[in-house]
Amino acid sequence: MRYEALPAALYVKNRKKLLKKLPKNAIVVLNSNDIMPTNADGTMRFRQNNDLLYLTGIDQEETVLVLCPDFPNPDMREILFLRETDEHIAIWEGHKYTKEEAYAASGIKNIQWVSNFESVFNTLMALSEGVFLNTNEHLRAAVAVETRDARFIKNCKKRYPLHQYHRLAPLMQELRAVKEKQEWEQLQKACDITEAGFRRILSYIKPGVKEYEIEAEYLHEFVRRGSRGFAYEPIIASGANACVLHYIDNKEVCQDGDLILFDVGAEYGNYNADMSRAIPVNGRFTKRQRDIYQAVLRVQRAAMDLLRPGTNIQDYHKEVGLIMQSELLGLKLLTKTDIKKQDPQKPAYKKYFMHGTSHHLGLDVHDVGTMYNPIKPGMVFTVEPGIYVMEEGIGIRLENNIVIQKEGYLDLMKNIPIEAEEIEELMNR
Ligand SMILES: [Mn+2]
Repeated sequence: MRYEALPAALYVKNRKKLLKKLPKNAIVVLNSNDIMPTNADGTMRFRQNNDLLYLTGIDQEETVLVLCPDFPNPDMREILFLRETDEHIAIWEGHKYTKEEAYAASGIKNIQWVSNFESVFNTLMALSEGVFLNTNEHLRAAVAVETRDARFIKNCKKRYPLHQYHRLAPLMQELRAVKEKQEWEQLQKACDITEAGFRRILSYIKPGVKEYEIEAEYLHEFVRRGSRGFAYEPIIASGANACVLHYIDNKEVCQDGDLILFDVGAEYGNYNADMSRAIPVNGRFTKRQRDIYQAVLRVQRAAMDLLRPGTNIQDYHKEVGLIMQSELLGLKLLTKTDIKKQDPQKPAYKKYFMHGTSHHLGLDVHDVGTMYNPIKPGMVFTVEPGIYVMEEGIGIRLENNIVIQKEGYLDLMKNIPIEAEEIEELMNR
């Protein structure tokens, strides 16, 4: 692994938290992700299943975790199945976890080769009642392919039709939403790598540069710092492209007088940063650009202060909408009449600020976690208001990543320049 893995103690703790939520005689099975095919014998880069990773730290394909906490034989209560390796396989396919390494990474003592799975599982199922299996229940998930977990559910139900089946996803969502300190630290590394990329491009950008040249600068800086690259498809959008929320072509030439918006983050150890900034291509904001910029920045700061333990995320989004509404009045983008006439279901401010302000962040960029229950300390959110004025070719979004504390918050991006003066100064050095 090119990254520094988190300690096994974290994964031991994570498993303990899950066990507390299980009924008597439960069994839990989680599968790794498949290596996805492209064409011919091509494959996509492996990306571990985040629930399995959260409970084991094991970053390898063909891995299965079984938890069976009430099984009479204590050695069988926690088993990790790995794809088999030996010296010969290591030469052909590269290094895979040995049993010793897997124990060191996960804290799981009983490590077996995955070829043993069927018979061991059969023994465990004989004394188990509730079977907790993993499904992807992310609200925005588009699941067109069958995952290894989904295949397992199908086969398991066929083989053991009279067991009671349960959803693991709600339990995992609840656990993963509240992060341990070691996870904040991993997220901090992802944010620090993102910062290095941003500082690099500040001195690189000038009129005539292509958006994808900027993309390459970010990538260079990320990869040389131990990141596997972008946490998500980067948005590098100059001028009016910034008003297209999911612009990922990154193919235009940056023009003098335009702004350029980045929504770019590095991944590190499977944790993700999610940053947005908007800067002037020529190193100086115009009066109008700066006025809009300052408005977005004020909304971002006010929003950060609203995110605290006990806050309901739905109420928070409404509150931020009101703050945005008053900024848009100040910028003369909205009038009082617009607001009087507005449909409460579709407030007038949405014309210029059409997306949400915050989402959970962690092992997933749009991380799992409820958007309805009150906020708890240890949750990590993005705060990303924006104003998009297509008719003026101006799109500005400012996005930081924060950890909710008992009091206030920890801004993981506090070192990434955001003040207009500082950005101008760094660009003109
Ligand atoms: Mn975001």
